[in-house]
Amino acid sequence: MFKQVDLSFEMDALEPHIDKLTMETHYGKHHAAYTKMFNELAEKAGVQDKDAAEILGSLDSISDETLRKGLRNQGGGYYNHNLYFSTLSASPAKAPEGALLEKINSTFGSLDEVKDQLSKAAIGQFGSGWSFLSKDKDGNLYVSASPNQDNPISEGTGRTPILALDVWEHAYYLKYRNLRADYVKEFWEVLDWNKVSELYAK
Ligand code: MN3
Repeated sequence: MFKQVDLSFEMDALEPHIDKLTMETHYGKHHAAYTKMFNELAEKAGVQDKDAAEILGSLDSISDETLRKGLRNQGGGYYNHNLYFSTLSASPAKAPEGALLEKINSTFGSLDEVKDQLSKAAIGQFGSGWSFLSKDKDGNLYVSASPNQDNPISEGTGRTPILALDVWEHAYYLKYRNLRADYVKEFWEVLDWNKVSELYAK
C-alpha cells in the first residue's frame, strides 16, 4: 500500500511562503488522489509489492498501454509529491552541508548557482511540470525539468531525484495566480536542505 508521506508541520506553518489553502488542497486533495489512483493501478498491474521508484524505472515491462500510461502519471504524481512534501519545512536549513555542499560547489560553483538553474528550469517549463535536482550512482548532480508527472526515473535516465520543485498551477495559483516566478522564489524559503542532503547521502 503506497502512502502519502506524513507532513512534519501544520497546514498553515509554511505561511506566508505557501498558504494554508494551497497546502490543504495540494496535499489533501491532489496528492491524495494521485496516491489513491496509483494504488489502484499498481494492484491492477500486479506490481503493488514493488517500491514506487522500481515501478517508475521499469514501466516498459508493463505491456498494457493504458496501465503503463496510468502508472507513469499517477505513480509519478505519488512519487514526486512525496519527495516535494518531505523536503518542505517550517524551520528549514537554508543550505546543505557536507558531501552535498561540496558536490554542488564543484559542479555548479555555488549554492546560489544551482538554485538559479533549478529556478530557471522550473519557470521555463512550458505548462505543468517540475524541475529536479538528481544524482546518478556515482553521486554526480544534474538539473532538469520534466513535463506532467514525469521525472528522471520514469524518463529512464537512471538518476534519482533528491529535490523536486512543483510548478503545476495547483502548487501556487491560489496565492500567486500567474506569477510562477514569485512562487519559485518563495519555495527556497521553505525548502529544507538538510532533507536534500540526507537524500543525497543515501
Ligand atoms: Mn503538485
